[in-house]
Amino acid sequence: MTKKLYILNGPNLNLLGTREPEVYGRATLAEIETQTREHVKNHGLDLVFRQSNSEGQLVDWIQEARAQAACLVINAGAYTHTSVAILDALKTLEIPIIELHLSNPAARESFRTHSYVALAATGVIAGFGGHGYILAVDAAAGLIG
Ligand code: CA2
Repeated sequence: MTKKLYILNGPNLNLLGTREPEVYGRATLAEIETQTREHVKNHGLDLVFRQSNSEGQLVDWIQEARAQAACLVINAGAYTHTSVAILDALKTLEIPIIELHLSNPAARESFRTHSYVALAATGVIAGFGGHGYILAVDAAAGLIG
């Protein structure tokens, strides 16, 4: 069976391309998804790509990934810095987890320097804008082997 890569996106990432292009770039999330889908073909993986503004929905999808995914990439948005529920869900996974950000939170406001997701992540990709999704696919393919 073809291995599945889950890429989950958190709150407000549906607004990409509409505001703060200097921080998050000009690409919409739909454009990033299209480019990511193209790139995933190089690795022969299936891609599940989703976005939600709801913490509970993200937890449900992380639990789904437990049974379905070979690797999980998550840009948890602001929940990165606040959500113990997302951390607890991530800690139940036995697959590699990649924390992803468009911006580099470490170079921004101090409240963004703490990440709950990082406590469960295999690795972190941050600061490369939309290209980070391509880098995450390559990293995931390497981890899946
Ligand atoms: O850099 C990232 O990818 C973030 O996960 C984005 C989150 C932020 O809270 C994290 O610290 C870093 C915010 C996403 C908000 O996205 C917007 C997109 C367009 C316009 C307004 C917000």
